[in-house]
Amino acid sequence: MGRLIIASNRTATPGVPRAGGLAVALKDALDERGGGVWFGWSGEILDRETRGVRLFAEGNVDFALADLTQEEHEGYYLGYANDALWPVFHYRVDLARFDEGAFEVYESVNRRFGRLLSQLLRPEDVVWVHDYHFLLLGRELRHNGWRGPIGFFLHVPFPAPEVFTALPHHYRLAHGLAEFDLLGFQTKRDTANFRRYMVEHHGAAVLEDGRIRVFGRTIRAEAFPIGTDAEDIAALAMGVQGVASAQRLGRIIENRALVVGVDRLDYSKGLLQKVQAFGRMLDDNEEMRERVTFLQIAPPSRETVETYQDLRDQLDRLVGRINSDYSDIDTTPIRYLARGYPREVLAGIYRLARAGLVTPLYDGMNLVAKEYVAAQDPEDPGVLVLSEFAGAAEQLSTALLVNPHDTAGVAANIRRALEMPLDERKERWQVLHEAVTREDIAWWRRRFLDALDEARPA
Ligand code: ADQ
Repeated sequence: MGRLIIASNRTATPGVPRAGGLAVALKDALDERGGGVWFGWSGEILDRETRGVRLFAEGNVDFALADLTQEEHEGYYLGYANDALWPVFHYRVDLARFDEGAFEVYESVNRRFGRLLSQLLRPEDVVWVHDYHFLLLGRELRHNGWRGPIGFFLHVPFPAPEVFTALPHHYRLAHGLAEFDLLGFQTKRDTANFRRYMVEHHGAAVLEDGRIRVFGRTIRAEAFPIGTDAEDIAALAMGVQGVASAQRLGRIIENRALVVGVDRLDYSKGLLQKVQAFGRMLDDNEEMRERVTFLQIAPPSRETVETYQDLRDQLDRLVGRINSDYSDIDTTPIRYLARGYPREVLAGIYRLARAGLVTPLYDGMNLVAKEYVAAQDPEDPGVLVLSEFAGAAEQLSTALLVNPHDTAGVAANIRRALEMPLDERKERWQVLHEAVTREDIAWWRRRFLDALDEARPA
């Protein structure tokens, strides 16, 4: 069996213990195949000239890291990936900036990275490319003569064709995507969107076995819903640090029920709508005001970008307003913490929370939803309130599914979660738990790699 070669914008940091989740899963995949290479951006931004790839060996895995210039970072990462692809893939065409120059830099970074990566490849290798930063990497590897298998996994949603085609260069991206042999999406919905796009805009034919014939190539597109390391999360929730953080929080909230939300501060996560819905629940239910506390953890991400600063300001104002309406000398209804916490602390908090509020406006999967389920006490599980627009909703159908734009509906479901009898909580949770432990992160990567081994170039 050949080596596994993983390409992702950011890699795990060589030599630094992994915190869990995806980083551990991909490193395990490399180890399981007896070694390989993890290729990506070093995280460093240089003033002018770039160096080649720097290699760091860790056991039988090589980390191959390349730097970006200032201009590349601005065009490829901030400009095209963050300001055009991210909003369009999350149905926010209104927030997208289509800058011709940024697309060119995006293309040139994919070209340069493709060249660097192709120099590391050996004939029997299998390549697995991750996410929207590298939509053109397959095409570049082919240009450099690589004929072996290339898989691609998209962590974010693939939007409906009507939205994807807003990207002025969508046809170039489509050609690039067709150079992968296997395209993995989070959900059936994303896969169907991609198929429909290829059929309606590029005359693709869908073969009997589901493969897609387009641009003279035959490719596979399938759903591979990403999972979480469910057993580890459960163990962390019951571990020393998990229990200690739950106890610390428990002392502060006293006998009030805890509702928890954990997100990156990003407009796709629906934070404003979520806080509004919680405020509405307090407006509508006087008796709840003394009985519940909402803890929202949302560390700022990509702070340099204006949109994120606006979001932060709006969130601060909204939380402040609700708190000034409903706080008392000894109570604060919403605790908003703008910082990240280690997984063991989060796991402990999840287990303490009577309801997990995961209400993105759009999300590829959303692993917080699965981590919340994994961390629950089987004898007294909390209730997951989940957006129907999170990829996770396809698997987690016994959560309380909500439309995050429907403030009154979310408010009613928060209340329903808090009042749900133990029997119903257990019943719903058992189905969810079965799904997150069976379809965990190891299941995800094995399924993808097995399919990639079968999807040799045709
Ligand atoms: P993200 O948008 O980052 O990832 P998500 O799946 O919610 O979204 O979280 C990824 C990881 O980050 C989880 O392990 C979670 O616990 C952690 N995390 C999130 N918020 C945190 C916080 N406030 N503090 C500490 N840790 C936090 C993208 C896609 C998702 C998809 C993942 C994986 O946008 O839809 O689920 O990739 O494919």
